[in-house]
Amino acid sequence: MRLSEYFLPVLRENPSEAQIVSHRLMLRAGMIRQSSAGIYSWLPLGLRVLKRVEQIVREEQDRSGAQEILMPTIQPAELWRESGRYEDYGKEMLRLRDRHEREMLYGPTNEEQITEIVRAGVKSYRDLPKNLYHIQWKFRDEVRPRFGVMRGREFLMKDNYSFDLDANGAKHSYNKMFVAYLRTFARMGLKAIPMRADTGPIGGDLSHEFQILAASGESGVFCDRGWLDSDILTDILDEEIDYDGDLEPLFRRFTSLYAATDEIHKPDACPIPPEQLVSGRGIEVGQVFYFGTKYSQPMGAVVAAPNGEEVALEMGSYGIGVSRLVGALIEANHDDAGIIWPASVAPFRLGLINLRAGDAKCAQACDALYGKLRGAGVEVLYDDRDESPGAKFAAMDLIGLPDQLILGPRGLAAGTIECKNRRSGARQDLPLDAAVARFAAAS
Ligand code: 5CA
Repeated sequence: MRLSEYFLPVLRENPSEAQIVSHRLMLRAGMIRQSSAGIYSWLPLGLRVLKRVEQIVREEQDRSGAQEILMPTIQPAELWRESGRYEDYGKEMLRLRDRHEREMLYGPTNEEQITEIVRAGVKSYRDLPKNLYHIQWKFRDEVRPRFGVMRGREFLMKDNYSFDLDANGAKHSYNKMFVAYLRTFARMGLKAIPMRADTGPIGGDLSHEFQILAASGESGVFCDRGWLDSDILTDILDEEIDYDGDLEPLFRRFTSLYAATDEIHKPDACPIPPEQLVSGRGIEVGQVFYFGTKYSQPMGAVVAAPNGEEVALEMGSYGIGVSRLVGALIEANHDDAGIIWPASVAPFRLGLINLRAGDAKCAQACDALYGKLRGAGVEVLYDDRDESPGAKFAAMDLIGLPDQLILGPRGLAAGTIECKNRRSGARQDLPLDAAVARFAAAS
């Protein structure tokens, strides 16, 4: 993509409404634009990251055996009356009426909708287990939407729902998602610690939140000091995981070190000594719940068991904050100059800067390089604008692509291009063709 043609409304000044670094950088880098409180448009650069994050989430869901569907954003109120949650949900739910005065709502979550779908389509224990997910916009009329996409009113969530015949099967489904979540966040380079958590309005008594430690986080968290220097969360990417096998040993390994959110942490009952305990703030990027028959029972989602008796389905639900993750990734990856994207979620793999756009030779060499990189399948953002080198460096550092190639008349005369790594700042002069080969291989 040529920057001269790209819609990238970069802000020079810090927007005054942004209190945390990710919100500030998303606005400055032209990733999002606020529509109203807690509701955002995603602009080209932001949308590319959102799609990257979504794709990693999708791949790990598919790998675990979950199947993708797409449920609507608008749901009928009567479904929520069946579960008893319509009144309970209170003001956080956006309620609407259609032209026939039928009560509708913009879904804050989808337990009822999915239970209705599965009760219509699953009749026998032979149809089980099932695990269905979708990636869809949600609306929660939060009292205090803030921090940009971190606590939005409209936000993108991956939510899935598991259906099993009995509690053992349901725990296996829970473990599958637990492991899939560890892998999902590790692929994004995030250290998301699974913590015992309260279940709130979703219900049930087994739940974990996946928390990224960050001073700007909204959750109060407690965990064993061992989590801080442990690499076990990245080790999961090297494991060969058999999702049909026994996942309980893995689950135990990743829950053996204490970690809990402040809602359920009890200082008197804490199993580890105070000097071993760390308290801090966390960003909740996902939560998993096992709630048994809380929805299937009242909504009549039953199957015939092997003995012929009707039993209510055992259910769990599992959420990942896809749009929140974009903010969380920035909180975990930035410096004073701007964002530093991990390659797995970067909007483009590489930035190419022409230092002297007005110079015909430079422009020709950069155009040729751009063509070769694209031909090799490398996603490049090419700064071909007629701007000062300083402005180009600042913009490229701000948007945080993992590597930059910088070409000016001096390099061209020597037949080399400067290659700068955004994270380390390391610079290296490479022969022009070697630059293409390096990134072609890496993409
Ligand atoms: N039905 C369950 C699981 S599918 C559920 O709704 N869980 S949740 O309430 O924990 O939400 C799942 C994830 O969505 C959270 O872990 C969080 O990462 C994200 N999320 C929740 N509320 C917001 C919000 N207001 N803005 C951005 N992301 C949010």
